[in-house]
Amino acid sequence: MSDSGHPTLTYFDIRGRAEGIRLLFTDQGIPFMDRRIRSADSWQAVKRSLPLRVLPHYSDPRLSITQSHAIMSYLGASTGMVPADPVGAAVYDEAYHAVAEVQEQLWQFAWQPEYQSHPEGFANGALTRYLIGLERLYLGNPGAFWIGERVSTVDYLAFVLLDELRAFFPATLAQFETLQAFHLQMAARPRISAYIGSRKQPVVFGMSLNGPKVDPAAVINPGDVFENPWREPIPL
Ligand SMILES: N[C@@H](CCC(=O)N[C@@H](CS)C(=O)NCC(=O)O)C(=O)O
Repeated sequence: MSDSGHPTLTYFDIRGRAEGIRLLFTDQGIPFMDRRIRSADSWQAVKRSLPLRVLPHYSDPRLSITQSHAIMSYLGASTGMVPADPVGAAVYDEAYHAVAEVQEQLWQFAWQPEYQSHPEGFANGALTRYLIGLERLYLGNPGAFWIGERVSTVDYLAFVLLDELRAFFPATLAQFETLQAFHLQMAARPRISAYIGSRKQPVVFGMSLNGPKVDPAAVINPGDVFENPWREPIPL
């Protein structure tokens, strides 16, 4: 927990596995400390304190945990997003994990040589198949959200996934009009829109075989660098 008494989210200065959590806090108007580890020394110190040695880490007066999906699940339940009945909760989990699975596949692909040399194979093959499935799931819920009638962790996670496609696979995303419309609708939510426009959002989605995945829409100033615990600062 931070000195201010707000919950603390610790991660790197990338979107990655923390961005859905940042969006939830931001969109819900919940103050939190967005602690970003930028140097190898501070990462080694934090790492030693964590049983699983990975980030993101979340803490509040009651809880100290890692595992991004457990953090999302806790925050979703704490803010009344997750249905209380087991049937509703199972349907909710199905949607959440379907989105998380596609995100994982996208991130794994970024470590393949084809990410740079031949991304169309993935875009026109596996990615398109995943999006056909996700679109079917999304359309199964009447209304603007993935589950029920109000925004939830599923929407925040789906936005993070679709936003990375907006950046690096725009032609593929454009083939899915409803998913694209959902992406725009989330980006237009007032607090999310303000966050994106504020320069608080990390400009790097995550790491890949070829270095940081920098958002092509981000405003980069001369001399800006990506400070990270793994390598020398990388000029952006
Ligand atoms: N399943 C975990 C995976 C956590 C994970 O692998 N985190 C990475 C960053 S995305 C990490 O901390 N790696 C350790 C390192 O880079 O040394 C989650 O979703 O939180």
